[in-house]
Amino acid sequence: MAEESAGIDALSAENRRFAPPEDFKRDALVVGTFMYDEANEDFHEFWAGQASDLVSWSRQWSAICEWELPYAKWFVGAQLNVAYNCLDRHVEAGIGDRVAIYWEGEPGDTRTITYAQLLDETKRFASVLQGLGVGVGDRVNIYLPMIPEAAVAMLACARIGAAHSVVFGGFSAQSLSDRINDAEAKVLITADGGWRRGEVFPLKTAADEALATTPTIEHVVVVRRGGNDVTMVDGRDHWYHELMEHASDDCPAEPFDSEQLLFLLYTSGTTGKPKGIMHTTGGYLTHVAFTHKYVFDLHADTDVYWCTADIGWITGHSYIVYGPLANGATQVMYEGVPNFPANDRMWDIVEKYKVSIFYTAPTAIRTYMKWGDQEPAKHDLTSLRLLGSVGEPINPEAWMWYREHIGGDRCPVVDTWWQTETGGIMISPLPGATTLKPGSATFPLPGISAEVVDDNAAHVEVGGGYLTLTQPWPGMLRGIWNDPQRYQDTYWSRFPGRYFAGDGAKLDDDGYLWLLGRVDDVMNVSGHRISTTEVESALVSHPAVAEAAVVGANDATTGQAIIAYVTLRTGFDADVKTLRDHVATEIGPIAKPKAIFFTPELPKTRSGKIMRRLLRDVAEGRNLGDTTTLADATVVDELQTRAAQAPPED
Ligand code: 7RM
Repeated sequence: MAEESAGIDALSAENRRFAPPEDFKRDALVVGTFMYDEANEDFHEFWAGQASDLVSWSRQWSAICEWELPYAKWFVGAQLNVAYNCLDRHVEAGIGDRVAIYWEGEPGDTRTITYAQLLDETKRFASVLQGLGVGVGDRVNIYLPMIPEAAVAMLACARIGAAHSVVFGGFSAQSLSDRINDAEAKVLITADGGWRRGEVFPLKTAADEALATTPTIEHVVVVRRGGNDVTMVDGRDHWYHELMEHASDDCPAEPFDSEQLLFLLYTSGTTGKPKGIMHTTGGYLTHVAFTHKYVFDLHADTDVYWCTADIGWITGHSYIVYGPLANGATQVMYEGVPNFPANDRMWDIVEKYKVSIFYTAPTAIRTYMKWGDQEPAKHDLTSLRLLGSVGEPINPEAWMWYREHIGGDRCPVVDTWWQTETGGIMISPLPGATTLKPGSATFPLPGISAEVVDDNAAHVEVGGGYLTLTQPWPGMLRGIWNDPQRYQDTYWSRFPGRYFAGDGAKLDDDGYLWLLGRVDDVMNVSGHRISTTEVESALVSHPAVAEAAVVGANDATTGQAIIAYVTLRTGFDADVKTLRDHVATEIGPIAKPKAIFFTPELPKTRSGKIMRRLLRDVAEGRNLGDTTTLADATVVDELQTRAAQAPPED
């Protein structure tokens, strides 16, 4: 049953396979192995080829990559302007009338923005920022809802060589002020409010609270979106629309060095203060343009692409703003929640805009599963030709549901593994080239090299262990803002010479990679190291289960005991014994949960990742630690009440 190794035991087996469909292959950008072969020959030359092909440079590089572990420089000495690459060059090429963004507000209002319009708006806002004293190398904070101005603000910074630091609109005043202070930002761009679940959330109020403790902020620009009342501080706060009225569109895109800071994006570590992950321009743009084009098999003149992430996460940076716009794609951007006004909002949007490529997260997919098959069935989803997943391991059953109920059994599903730190997708199928297995991210992309190792850093050929990256890649982080030691310690110390991602992974007999979740989440039951992902997937493979979170709680006998929290699909029922037996059948008796709790919701971060640490606290009856990153704090209260009422079943 278990493949033994010093790493993580690999337990479950998945035998379903989906080869690229013939009609998909007919028009696919990559079929067969040529791109892998080329990259294997010389990965530096491979990336240089992509950089020449996909990015416009003002000055050629003198070296492709300089690697002084743990610091990489890509396209050394080269110059480019990222905003020029995302906007001007498309207009110059005659596609200024192409729609860049079909924006849909939550209340149902819409805006259609062409590349020419997006360029004009960006130029003028770049002038505005310059007028407010923002110069090359300065940091600008962005705290906005999902509105086109968020993309404009990011591109305007890029245009003038300033770095942006976007803070997700759902974060608190405290989080915003911490991030502003760490980055020492000069300007904050925010909005009065945004729409969420049918109501306006007051963003400016939270910003005001943050601004009480942010001495570096000189100016605040406020976009009007919510229409709610706000307080404007004279001399400091300015309305976006007023500044834009008089703004000049004469703002040439000057070239900057390939290693110029493009943005900081803060990511919370397991402990301590958030890390400001640094990304630069030339390598990053090459990486995101390449992956957006080939992983999504983008045909920019015909596809309508939709990534449902928020711009405040790396997925929004790389696969709403920089990748798609660099590639001249047409995309949908949606402001609100997936269940307003009803549970079929997403499918309504897919039908309305004839979306052909849809990219979302497993947490969303499992939520749609929970809401039931009838919701997507209300809509014509035949425009879809490709589906993507990102953010967490996708359980095979959720993958199958996605393929069947959203993809009409015809669309390939690309499960894309990557991190804020990697900048772009690292492990993923190429949909015209890769035979898929449900739940597997399959193989490293061309130009990327990943290896699984055991506790002693020995290479694992088959079985479980730790995911590491063995060569620099163009989109890699360039460090942690103001904290080089933490950069070294977090990523480069566990396995000397390798980047350690913090994730467990296993390799099956065919060399497919299966992500097993964060290694902090791995359980140790009677000496077996079992991944939470595999037990969760076994639970989700029961027809009544929509979602499951599994944790290891201290246990006097077995070291840790497996505790499961399960959300059932609407209209389905199952009891504890049935589900425990089901896990035993799927994986083996060792993985049988000691206790199962039913719950309508699981605690998640605001980007949708399950917070197992909190569930461990609940299971072990501890006071909860930091809950500030929770999307919905009431969920754990509910779970604690249930845990107190119902002692675990054995
Ligand atoms: C893009 C993003 C990174 C962490 C990463 C993993 C998990 C992301 C997948 C995945 C399994 C996937 N950036 N993760 N994608 N796990 N399969 N396809 O999510 O910085 O916010 O998170 O997310 O644990 O280390 S992130």
